[in-house]
Amino acid sequence: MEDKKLRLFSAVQPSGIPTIANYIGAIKNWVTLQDEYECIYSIADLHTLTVKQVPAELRQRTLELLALYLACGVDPEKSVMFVQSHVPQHAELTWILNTMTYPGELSRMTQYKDKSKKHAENVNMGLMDYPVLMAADILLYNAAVVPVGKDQKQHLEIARDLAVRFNNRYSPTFTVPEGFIPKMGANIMSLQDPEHKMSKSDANENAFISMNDDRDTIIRKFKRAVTDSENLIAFDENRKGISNLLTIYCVFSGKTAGQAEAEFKGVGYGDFKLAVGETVANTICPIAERKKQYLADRDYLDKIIIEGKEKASYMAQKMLAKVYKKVGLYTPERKK
Ligand code: ATP
Ligand code: LTN
Repeated sequence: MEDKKLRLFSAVQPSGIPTIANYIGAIKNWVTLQDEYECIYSIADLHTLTVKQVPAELRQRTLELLALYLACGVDPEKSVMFVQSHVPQHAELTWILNTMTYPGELSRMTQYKDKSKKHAENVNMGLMDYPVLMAADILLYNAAVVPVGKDQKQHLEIARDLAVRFNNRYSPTFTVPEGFIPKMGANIMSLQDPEHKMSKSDANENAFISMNDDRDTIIRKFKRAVTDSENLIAFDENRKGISNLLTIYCVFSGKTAGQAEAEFKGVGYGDFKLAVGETVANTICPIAERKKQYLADRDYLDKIIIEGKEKASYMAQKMLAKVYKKVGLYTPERKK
């Protein structure tokens, strides 16, 4: 008999146009993991509401994100893709988990602190509760593996803690999830400020490469990337700018750190940056092209989302019913 595949869950928020950091840290790995695991990939639209959104833009970005998943190679024949808000069990399980989460666990989260500073005019309960909704996303599906970038590691710890807490308080119910964080590229830095992570909501467009950028824009942004004055192309944790560009080059070219360092020995920064830009463009531009084609076929996108909703809802409801029963919520028996 064939072994049953382990479940895998991940998501990206439709909070902006994804960058190469989201691609490298998450989506690229989703594609390669599709054969090994039973994969569920969500569009985390409820998470996006923790920051002010323009409603029409959020709706459009939801479809764009699905088109991007497809363009990157997520295959609807192999993986379930759905929109988080279409499966209300995510919000329902969040409530149950909220009753077992302490405010101190959430207020110490790095992302909460950063986003509270950045959006000081709108520090809302959702921003603080963000990791609990993320835990519900994962635990609803009994996901064993969660591929994400390094910035999500803290949130994943909360999901693990909540799973253990629930299992101990009631009885074994949730799988305790493991993160899948890539060895290279889990923390891609801003091109303008290599001390900070590359983020799709950065106000400075030169800080990130968007998955929609054209070839010329990609090359121009890499040319402007902040480095240093040492003129030495080698990995060095004290030289974050150069190390970041080398990491990006390795991920997109498939070369190892040693191979990349050897290739650029004695090469000037200008030529190196051009090579990084061209290598990235060679992968990103065809993806952007495919994305446009998917986006033009609204019926196809809607079909995938509707089917995804049905499959995800079935799994989610099974788990939520179990949880409601364990915590003592009454459900009448169906009479024939
Ligand atoms: P925002 O700027 O709106 O907070 P973001 O760019 O940080 O967004 P998310 O939607 O929060 O992106 O993250 C999507 C996925 O991309 C997650 O798995 C996250 O860990 C990964 N990711 C985000 N930023 C990076 C980064 N700089 N390097 C590697 N992976 C990243
Ligand atoms: N918070 C994640 C997106 C996300 C997620 C998830 C990732 C929402 N729910 C569940 C993994 C598993 C982020 O990347 N900012």
